[in-house]
Amino acid sequence: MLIVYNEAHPRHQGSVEMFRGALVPSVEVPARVERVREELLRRGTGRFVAPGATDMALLSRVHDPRYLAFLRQAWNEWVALDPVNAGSDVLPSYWPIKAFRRDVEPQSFVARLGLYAFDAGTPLTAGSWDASREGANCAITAARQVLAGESAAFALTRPPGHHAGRDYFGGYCFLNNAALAAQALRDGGAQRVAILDIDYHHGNGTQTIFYDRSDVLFVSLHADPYTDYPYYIGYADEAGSGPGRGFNFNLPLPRGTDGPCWRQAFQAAATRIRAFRADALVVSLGVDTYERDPISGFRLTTADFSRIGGALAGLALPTVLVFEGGYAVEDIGVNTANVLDGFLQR
Ligand code: SP5
Ligand code: ZN
Repeated sequence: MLIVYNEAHPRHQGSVEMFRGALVPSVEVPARVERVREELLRRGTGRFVAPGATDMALLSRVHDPRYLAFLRQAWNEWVALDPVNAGSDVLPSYWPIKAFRRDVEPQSFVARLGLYAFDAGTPLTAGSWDASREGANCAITAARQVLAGESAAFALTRPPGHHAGRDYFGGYCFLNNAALAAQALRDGGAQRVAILDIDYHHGNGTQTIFYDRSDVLFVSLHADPYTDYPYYIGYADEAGSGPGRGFNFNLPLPRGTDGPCWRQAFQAAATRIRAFRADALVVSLGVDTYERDPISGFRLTTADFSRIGGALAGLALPTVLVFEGGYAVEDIGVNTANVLDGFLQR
C-alpha cells in the first residue's frame, strides 16, 4: 500500500472554533496526522511517497473556480481588514439565510466569508490554502497511482475534506479530497467509481458534489443528522437527483452504535456497492467512530478498526483511502494503522 503523505499539513493550524457561544481549542490538530505517520512507520506499514504537482484544471472540475480564488486570497484579505487580524484565525459571523440575497457578493470580506462558509467551527489560517492544496495533491496522486496499477493507496492528510462542497467550506474541510480522488479516477478511465464514507459525520460535501451523477455512487455510514452534525443533510431519503437518482445511499445510525450494529449497516453498503459494479473505490476514512472520540457518539473499538480494514479489502476493488476525521489523538495512530493492516492482511 502506498502512503501519500502531506508534508505541508502543519501549515494549517487552527487554534479555536466557535462552540456553544465560546471559542474553544481546535480538535483538528496537526498531531492527528503525525500520530498516524509515526505508527505506520513503527509498524513498517505501507511505503511513503510524495504527492505530484497541483492540477488546477482538476480542482476546477470539482470546485467552483471563484471559490478556489476566494480560498487562496482569504488570509490576505483578512489581514488587510486590520493588521491585528494576523493574530487570529478567520471565522465567519454572518450568513445569508434563506430570505436574504445570495446572488450579490458584497465588497466586505466578512460578508463574502459567510457566502462560502457553513459553520463557525472551521478556522482558516495563514497556511490553510497551501496545506489544503497539497492535501488535494496527495488524494489525486493516490488515485493516479491506483490507476497506474497499485492495488491500494492511502492519502494521509489534513485538513480533512468530505464536508467541503463545490463552493463552500466547513466541518474542518476546505477542499474535498475524496471527491478529487474520485474525479481523478473517472478522468483516468474508471467508468464507475464508488465512494464509501465511513467517517462518523455525514459527508455532505461529497454527496452534493456528485448528487446528480450516476457515474459516481456515494454511500455513507454516519451518525443520524437528526442528532448530529451536519444536522441539515444526510438523511436516508436523500437518494440523488435527475440522472443521479438511485446513486446516493445514506445509512444514518443512532448514537451509541457499536461494532456489531455498524457492521450490519456496512453489509448493506457493501451490497449496494457490489450491485453498482464499480471499477474503483474511494474510502473516506474517518476514525471518529471510535468509542473514545471526544466529539462523537459511536462505540467502535480498536479491534473493530482491524475488521473494518478486512471488510474494505473484501470489496475487492482498486482502492484509494483518504484520511478524514478522528480526534482521539492518543489512539488515532493505532486505529488508523489497524484499518490499513486489516486491509493488507485480508
Ligand atoms: C471531518 C470531520 O470529522 N469534521 C467534523 C466537524 C464537526 N464539527 C462540529 C462538532 C462540534 C464539536 N466541537 C466541540 C469542540 C469542543 N469540545
Ligand atoms: Zn467526522
